[in-house]
Amino acid sequence: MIIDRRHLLRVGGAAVIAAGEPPHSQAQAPRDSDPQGTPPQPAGTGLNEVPDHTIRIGTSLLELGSDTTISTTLYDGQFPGPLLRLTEGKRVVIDIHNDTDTPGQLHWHGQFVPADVDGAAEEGTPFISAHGMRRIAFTPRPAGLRFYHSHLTAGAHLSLGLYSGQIGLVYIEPRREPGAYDREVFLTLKEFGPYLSRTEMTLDFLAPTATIPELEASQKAAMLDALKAGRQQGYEPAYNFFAINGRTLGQGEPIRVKAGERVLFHVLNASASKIRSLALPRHLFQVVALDGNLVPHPTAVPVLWLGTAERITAIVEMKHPGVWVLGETVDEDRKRGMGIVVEYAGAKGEPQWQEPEPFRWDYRRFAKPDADAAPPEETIVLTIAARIGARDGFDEFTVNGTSFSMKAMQPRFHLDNGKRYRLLVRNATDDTHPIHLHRHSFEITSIVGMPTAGVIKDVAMLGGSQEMTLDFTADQPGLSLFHCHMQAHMDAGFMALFDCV
Ligand SMILES: [Cu+2]
Repeated sequence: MIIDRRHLLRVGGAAVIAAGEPPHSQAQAPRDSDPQGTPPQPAGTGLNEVPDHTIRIGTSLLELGSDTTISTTLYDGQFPGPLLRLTEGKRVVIDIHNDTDTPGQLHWHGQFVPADVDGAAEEGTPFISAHGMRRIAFTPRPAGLRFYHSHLTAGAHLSLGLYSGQIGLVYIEPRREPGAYDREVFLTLKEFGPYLSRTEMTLDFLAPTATIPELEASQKAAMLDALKAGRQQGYEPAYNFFAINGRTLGQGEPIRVKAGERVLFHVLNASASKIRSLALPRHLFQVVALDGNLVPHPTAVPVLWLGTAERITAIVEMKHPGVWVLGETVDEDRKRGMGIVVEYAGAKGEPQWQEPEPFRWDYRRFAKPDADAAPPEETIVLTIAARIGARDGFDEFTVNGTSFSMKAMQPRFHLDNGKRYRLLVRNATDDTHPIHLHRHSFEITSIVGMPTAGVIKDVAMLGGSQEMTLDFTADQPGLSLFHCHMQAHMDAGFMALFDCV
């Protein structure tokens, strides 16, 4: 791994200033060339401070149900990890202990934090050494539902990264609440027991449905190439166990509600690879925030769809008493455990499920009506393509023809600090990719050429043979990672770096 030391010093300086502290001589040391080794511990905070939170990474047993216990790596031995309630703008000090034999990275998804605490080796964040500890400090922002998770490359090691149980929610208390509610419920959707499969179910749920002929043609050419070379479709992860908040359907405590209550649901799809949908029979979800950011046009929908790492905050008015399954709309996954029971006070009987009417998920539903985004100062085109089955049996991905390499730190794009950029992301594959930009939020400004404005996110699902534009202001000095949030895709090259100076 080659990282310019001066660059790290610069990034480190920003971190220290952001933390409101004098520069620290050991704040940044050269990176160990061996990512499995023990890098020096940059402090970023004084060692005499008392941490506000302590998180322990460790491998332990997790009981998903009365007859199902698995072993996985967790935060504080629980799933999800502890819910961290932070205050926007109020600095926190966090100690992260790594009780495993593998160097770790803990990523603060959706927050605007310096690169040396963000938790991505690609950006230069030091590893939390095996059986070591790292103390970090940052100022939480923006307000809303964020999360933290492992950010390691896993490849075929299905105990690492997002395949593990290393997921925890962060709720950054907003200055104004998203709406009146009586009860708050956090739901983390996640599968366990991953294995490699070559079968994959395609979901047709996104709107708009238009595709770009040129992208379709290059995707078909890639299929033909694979066929000629005798390569099979790449591996996709599949799972043995399905759970919400770490319990399979019917095995955990139900969500107990009363008729007339307004329940605020905070939902995270913590899957390593699966897009999820969720419905509650006879109830609607009034979506108030996407990825923790209030939407300009709160709207009621019968089904929620979430790509990996996406969050939805929605209010449900409880007005149909009964015992219901709040569950995945894909029957097989719900029957295998992806659901939770909602029980009205006084209601009895078996939990009921009803299939919702067909419904397409469209981010534009929550956008500013009839508004266009302001034009950016510069547009960067990112074309995503796949070489089917070309990397150790997995599909290999490229961004503008280059598969991400940690050694070369490519592909990499330069950004000027303060400038407004538009990413035109073009998907020359047939997969839906939940694409994520670290350390920033972006505004969705068009989907397959159809303009929209006002929906602010940090992950967006990009449909097969489609393109979308994402606008953001480059205001985070140093490196920021852009990648697909499907673990197998990011591991196989679907990553790029933005270098902001
Ligand atoms: Cu992907």
